[in-house]
Amino acid sequence: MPLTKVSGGVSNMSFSFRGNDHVREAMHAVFLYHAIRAGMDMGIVNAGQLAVYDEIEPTLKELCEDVILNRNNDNNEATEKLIKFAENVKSKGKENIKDESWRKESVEKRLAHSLVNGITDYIDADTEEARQKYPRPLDVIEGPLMDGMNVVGDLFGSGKMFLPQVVKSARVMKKAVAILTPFIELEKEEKRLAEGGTGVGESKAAKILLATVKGDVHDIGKNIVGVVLGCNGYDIIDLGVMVPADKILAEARKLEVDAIGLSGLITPSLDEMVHVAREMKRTGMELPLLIGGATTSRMHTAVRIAPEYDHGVIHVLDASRSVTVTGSLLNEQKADLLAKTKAEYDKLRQDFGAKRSAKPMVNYNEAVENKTQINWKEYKPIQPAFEGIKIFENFPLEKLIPFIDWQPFFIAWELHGKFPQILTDEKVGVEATKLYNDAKALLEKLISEKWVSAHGVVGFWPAEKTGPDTVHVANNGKALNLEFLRQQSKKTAGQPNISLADFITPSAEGKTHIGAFTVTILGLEEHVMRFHNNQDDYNKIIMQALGDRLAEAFAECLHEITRKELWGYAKDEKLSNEELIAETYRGIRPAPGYPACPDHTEKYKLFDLLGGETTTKIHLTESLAMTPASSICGWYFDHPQSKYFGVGKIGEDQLKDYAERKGMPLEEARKWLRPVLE
Ligand code: B12
Repeated sequence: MPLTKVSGGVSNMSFSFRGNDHVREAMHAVFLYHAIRAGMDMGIVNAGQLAVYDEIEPTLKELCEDVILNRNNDNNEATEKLIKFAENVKSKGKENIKDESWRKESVEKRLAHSLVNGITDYIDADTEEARQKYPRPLDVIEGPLMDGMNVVGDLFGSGKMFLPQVVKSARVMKKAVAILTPFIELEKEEKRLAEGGTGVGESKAAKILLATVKGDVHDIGKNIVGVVLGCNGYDIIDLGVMVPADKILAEARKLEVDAIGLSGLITPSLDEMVHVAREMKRTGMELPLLIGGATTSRMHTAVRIAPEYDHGVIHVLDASRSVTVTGSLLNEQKADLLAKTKAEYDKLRQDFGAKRSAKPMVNYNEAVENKTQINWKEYKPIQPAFEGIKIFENFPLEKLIPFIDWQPFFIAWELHGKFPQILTDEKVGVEATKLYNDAKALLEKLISEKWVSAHGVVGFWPAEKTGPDTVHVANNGKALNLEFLRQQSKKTAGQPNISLADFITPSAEGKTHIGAFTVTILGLEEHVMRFHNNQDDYNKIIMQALGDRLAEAFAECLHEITRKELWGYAKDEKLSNEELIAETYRGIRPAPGYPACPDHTEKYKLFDLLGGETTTKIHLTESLAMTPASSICGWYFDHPQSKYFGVGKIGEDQLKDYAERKGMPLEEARKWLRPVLE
C-alpha cells in the first residue's frame, strides 16, 4: 500500500514465553530478520536484549522459524515442539547460560557481584573466605560487603536498579552478616573477658529505629523501608507492629539510635503518631522523627505532627526517598534540611488554614435535603437466600486466583504501570517478570502445601432507613442502628450530597436488606516469620503482599457469589476479570475506613452482626485495625444506583448530629472523625 509504513511491538509475539528470555530473544531476532525482508519499517524492541540472528543455536532457530513462518505446523507440531524446547530450557534453569567468569575474581569482587546481582549461591563460602582474609569479622562487613551495598544503593538511587533487585541484594547481605555475627559476638566476649570492656567491635553504622505505631498492624511499607535503608549502610532496629509510644522511646534511648521512623496504614494511627511526637518532646528527645505509611501525608505531618516536636519531623513518601532524607538528616546537611522542611511545613499550614475557610460547604440540613434521588416505587427488593450469617471456612484458595488484581502487588514493589503490560515494559519489564514469576511460584506452593487458609463470613439482615443517615437493621430480634456520614461540600446543580444511607429503602417505602462481610487469610504470619528468620526479606515481602492480594481477591470473589447466589440480585451477571477489577457490576461493598464510610468505629457493629471474633477469626485492635493483617471487612448494598464516593470534609453541625446519633461523647467522635473534619 502506498504511503503506509509497517510497525509493531515485537515482544508481544513471545508473550506466552515470559520468564524465558532465551527463547523470547531468539523469537524476536528471527521475526525481525524475516519481517524486515518482508517490508517491516520499524519494530518496537528492547535493543539491549536482541540476539544476533546468525548466533542463534540452529535447533532453536529452526523451531522459531517453523512457528513464525507457520512451517511444518499442519497439526500444531511446530508450536508443540517450541513449547517443549522452551520448557526444557526453563527446567535446566539459568545454569545453562550462566556466566561464571566472575568466580575467578578476588573475594571482594565476588562478594560485590553476589550483592549487586542478588546471588546467594556462593555467599557462605565467599564470606568465610573473606573472614579468613580480614583481621576481624566486622572488617568484612564494613569493608567489602558495605562497598558492594554502596554500589547497590547508588544504582537504586540513580534508577538503574529496582526495588525487587535491592531486596534480593539485601537478602545476600543479611545472609553474609548472619554468618559473621557469631564470630563478632565471640570476639566481643573474648575482649570483654580479657579487658573487662564493653562495646568492642560495635558497628559504626548510624542506627534507625522503625516501628508501626500502637493499634496498627501493617508493616509491608516499613519492612521495605528497613531493607532499603539497611542496604544503604544503616543499622535497622525494627520493633515490629502495634508498638506503644513508651516502648519506642525507651528502646530509642537504650539503643542510642540516631533517628526514629514511624509507620501506619489507617487513619487512627495518625493520632498515635502525634502522641509519639509529643512524648518525644516531653521527655526531652532531640532525634529526628520520620513519618511514613499509606495513610500519612505531608500535609498531616505539617499541620498536626511537626508542631508537636522541635527537633525535626519529616514526612517520607516512599522507600527510595527514605535514603536521601535519612542521609541528609544524619550528616552536615541536617540543619539545612530541617530549616527547609520547617519553612515548607509552615507554608503548608498556612495554605491548609486558608483552604479550609475558603472551601464552599453547605450546612448539614441542606445536604440532607439534597440527598440522592431514588424512585423507590420502581425498586423491587430481592430477598437474599438466607438471613443471618454464613461462614466460609477454608475457602478453596485456587478459586481466588482469577480474582487477583496484580497491579497493587507491583505498586508495593515500587514498579508502577498497568498489569499485565508492566511485564513487557521497556524499563521495568524484565524485573517485573522475574518478580511475577517468583510470586506465582510462591503462590502455587502456598496453595498446594496449604500454608494459609481463607476464612470469610457473609451476612444479610432486613434494613430500612429511619433517619436521614440512619439505617435500622433487624438482627434476629436485636435491633441495631448503623450511622452514616453525608457529603457536605457545595454541589453544582443536579449533583446530590451523597450518603450510603441513601441507598437503603426509607421506612415509609418498605424494606430492603443490607449485607456485611469479613475476609481474612489465616496462617500467613508463621511463614512470614520463617522467611524473616532465614534472612530472606525478598520472599517475606512477597509473602505479605500475596496475603493482601488473596484477601482482596477473596473479598471480590465473595462479592460475586453474593450478587449471583447468596443475595442473587444479579443472577445473570457475566463479567471478565478486567470488568470485575473496574467494578462495573451492580451493587457496592464499601469498607469502613474507605472514603464513603470513613468512621472506623462502625466496625464494632459490623463485627457484632457477623458474630464477632469467634466467627470472623479477626481481632480488632484499639485503633480498629484488624489482625491478621490481611483482612478486609465491609458492607453490601444492592441498589443499582449505589456507587462509591468520598464523603469529603464535613462540618461541625454534622459532627454534633453524628455524635448524638451514635451516643458517643462529642470529643470522642471528633477524634475518630478528625481526618474528615480538618
Ligand atoms: C493494599 C491496601 C490494603 C491491603 C493491605 C495493606 C498493606 N499492605 O499495608 C488490604 C487489602 C489487606 C487492606 C485492608 C484495609 N485497608 Co487498605 N489499602 C491498601 C492500599 C490500596 C495500598 C496500601 C499499600 O499496601 N501500599 C504499598 C505499601 C508498600 O506502601 P506503604 O505501606 O504506603 O509504604 C510505603 C510508604 O508509605 C513509605 N513508608 C511506609 N512506612 C514508612 C515508615 C517510615 C519511617 C518511612 C520513612 C517511610 C515509610 O515507604 C513504603 C515503601 O515505599 C491503600 C491505598 C493507597 N493507595 O495507599 C489502602 C488504604 C491504606 N486502606 C485503607 C483502609 C481503610 C483499609 C481497611 C480498614 C478497610 C476495611 N475496612 O477492611 C483494611 C484494614 C486492614 C487491617 N488489617 O486493619 C485506607 C486507610 C485510610 C483510613 N481511612 O484509615 C487506605 C488509605 C485507602 C483509602 N483511600 O481510604 N488495604
